[in-house]
Amino acid sequence: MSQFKSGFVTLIGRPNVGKSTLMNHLIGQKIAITSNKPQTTRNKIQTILTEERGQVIFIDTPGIHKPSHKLGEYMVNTAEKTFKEVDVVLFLVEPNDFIGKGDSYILEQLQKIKTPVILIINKIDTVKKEELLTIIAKYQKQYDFKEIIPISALQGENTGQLIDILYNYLPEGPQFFPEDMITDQPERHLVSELIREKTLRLLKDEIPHGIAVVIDQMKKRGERNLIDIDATIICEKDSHKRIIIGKQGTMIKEIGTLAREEIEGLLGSKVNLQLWIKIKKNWRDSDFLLNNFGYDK
Ligand code: GDP
Ligand code: K
Ligand code: MG
Repeated sequence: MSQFKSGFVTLIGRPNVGKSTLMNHLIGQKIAITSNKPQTTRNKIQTILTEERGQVIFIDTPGIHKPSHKLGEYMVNTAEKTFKEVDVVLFLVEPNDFIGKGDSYILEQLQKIKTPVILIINKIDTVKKEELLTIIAKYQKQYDFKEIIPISALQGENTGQLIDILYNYLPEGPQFFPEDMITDQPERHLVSELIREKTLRLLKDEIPHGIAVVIDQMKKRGERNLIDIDATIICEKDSHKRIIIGKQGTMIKEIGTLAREEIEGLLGSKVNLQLWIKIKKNWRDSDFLLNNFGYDK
């Protein structure tokens, strides 16, 4: 038998290129929440793929963007710090035939590191095959990528091949984590993220960017297969609170229903979910509150 390989692989790229979608797909489970809004992912998330041939630890990071508040700074630092510490960097881009400012900035950062970089052109379900060749040629001129792999994370196109190629760049190594471990994220955090995801999907504009979700209580009720969860949605303004509640409570009810269904799947149990809402002005600029809501440095 060939040697067991293992290593750490980080996904980087601009917000919304599909990093979290790809990572979930590669490990076959939804761990990182996704949405069509930038800055959905706020902290570093590790997930673990264990196979007979090896173990790959994926690190999903917030996208790299110009920060406009402390939460943003925390997110960008998290992303930039990790790409020096891994065995392989997967740099995801959209299938555009021009290289924008955001991607140019990332390319500049990549010039400073020695880690092998694989370029992933995601969302190929949205372009014609002929266009891809032009895009590949553009990127080839910019950087000495080890590989360029076009994929669709959403449809799972070429993702198996991506894993096979990835192993070529991983060293022989130990199994770092037990084989039944899928993520480093505590259960409570996964629960709060699923609630936050529903706010991202249902609420418009800036509101979800100012939301944090805190789990106040999570407790099994007696011997029954039922878990009671109390969670608080933190928002920034009274006007936001009113929108989150919605007309006669319809919005908060929908957030709760959608979140509960997914939490039940995650925990394998019936769930009674109670949602509360609190206002904390400017929490995104308070070190103390950031820490309190789980965005610790
Ligand atoms: P992230 O910010 O880079 O983590 O991006 P997400 O994983 O949250 O995805 C952003 C949006 O792009 C979501 O609406 C995804 O459904 C969508 N998306 C991700 N991958 C693909 C893909 O391969 N094709 C298409 N059409 N959409 C995708
Ligand atoms: K996103
Ligand atoms: Mg993400």
